[in-house]
Amino acid sequence: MFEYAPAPESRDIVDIRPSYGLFINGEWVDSLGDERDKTVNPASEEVLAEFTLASEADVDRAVSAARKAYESVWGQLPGRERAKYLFRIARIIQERSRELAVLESLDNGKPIRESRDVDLPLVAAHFFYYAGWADKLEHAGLGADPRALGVAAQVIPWNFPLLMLAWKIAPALACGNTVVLKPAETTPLTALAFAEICRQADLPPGVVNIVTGAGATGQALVGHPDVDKVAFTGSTEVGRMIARSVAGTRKKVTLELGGKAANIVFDDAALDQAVEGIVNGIFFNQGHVCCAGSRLLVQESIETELLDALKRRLSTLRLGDPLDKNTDIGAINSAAQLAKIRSLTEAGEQEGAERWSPSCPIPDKGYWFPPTLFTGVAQSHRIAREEIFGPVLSVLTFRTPAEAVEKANNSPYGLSAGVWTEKGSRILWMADKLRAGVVWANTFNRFDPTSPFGGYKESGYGREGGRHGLEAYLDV
Ligand code: TXE
Repeated sequence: MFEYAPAPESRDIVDIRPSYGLFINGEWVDSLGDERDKTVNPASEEVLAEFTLASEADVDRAVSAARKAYESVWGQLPGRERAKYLFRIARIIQERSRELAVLESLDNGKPIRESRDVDLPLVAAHFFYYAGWADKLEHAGLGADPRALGVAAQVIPWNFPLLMLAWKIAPALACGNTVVLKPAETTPLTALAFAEICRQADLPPGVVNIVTGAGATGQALVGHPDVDKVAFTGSTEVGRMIARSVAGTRKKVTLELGGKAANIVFDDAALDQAVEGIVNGIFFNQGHVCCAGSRLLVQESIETELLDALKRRLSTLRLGDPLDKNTDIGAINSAAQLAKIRSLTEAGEQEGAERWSPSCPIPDKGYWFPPTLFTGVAQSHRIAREEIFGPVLSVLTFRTPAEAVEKANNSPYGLSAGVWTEKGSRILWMADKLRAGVVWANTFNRFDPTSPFGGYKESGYGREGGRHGLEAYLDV
């Protein structure tokens, strides 16, 4: 029988410079300091490029450029003019999406099918969506004349580098703010490519500034006295530090932090569909997803049947070269993240849970972790409570809907949840009871720019996406 085996995506279509400066005031500039780092391809450990660790003085230059652009240009432009730039950026992203998808997969390790078919279309969709709002802000439900906040400091993580950039930059610019954005230190390349897209779109200088660096650069940016707004996506620990550091300042803040979502399967669910949803829920992007369905809550009566089907499905997943279009599971983003996954899975075994993985050849070079299931998990186990942020699923059981709700809500986090049942009334009941910012019904990890996203409890505060996402960047 003929088997379709598409050729791997070619890395030759991307143009990576050996070394990058900072993008400040519409120009590439050298750092005022001399600290640099390298970003590697996590699937091969090959160095992709050198980039700048921006100093406090660099951050200061970037914030000044953003302030000047806000006061002299962007803050003065009517919404319909801002919209034109955002539409232009959206179109350029669409035109360059194949190249950007390859760049993302190289720097991040995610399968090309995901960067090409999920990340990039959503990135463009976010810019289109918020472009549409730019001249309609008086209809945002925030009063007749909502105003931009000013300069936004935005710090993003490495799991969806370009998508998180879009979630941050598109609404900020639509509302009339200017931005200084810091990408994560393991995935700076698509943000640096985005700087070029701003030039291609003739965006006025200083409206978007990109400063690369690690935690120290992020801290300098968030702590800069001339910043009006801080938007952060990352770990709960750093989120807490940021919340403390901006307390008592004029800065507004939105935080999108970790999660430990329950994916809840009832005995009347369409099982094949649920199995696909469980796989997508936790193995999409190697589980490097804040809203990943990392706790499977399965109704006791179907536990054996569901786990058998799930194991059969996991045995078909292909782990390997992220640029291969057949790959389901790519590389873990960094050695540090791999170490964290290993340490938590070891804790799972020590605490008495049973570990299972399909037989799965692991490449010699790079950072890899096989899809992993833990059964016999108790709610007190660390693998049931802490965010692993890897391809690891902890399975718990329940008997009644009330018990499912109790277990799902028994978490310091509250970002998302999934419910699998054919009963509509039960979906509504569960959605009402679950303490999570997003509840998916008979699907999982489904994103849309029109829909607000964000957490309850320690998963953070504020919403991104949809009309609610405008509130984070406007004053009434
Ligand atoms: O996060 P950090 P890390 C979780 C996930 C993961 C863990 C650690 O569980 O295993 O966090 O990941 C910048 N001031 N999430 O260490 O450090 C940093 O440079 C200002 C969930 O990568 O929070 C990067 O740009 N900024 C999460 C960004 O913060 C600072 C996504 C995130 O890095 C800073 C990522 C400081 N003091 C990790 N220190 C999600 N919600 O999706 C670091 N940064």
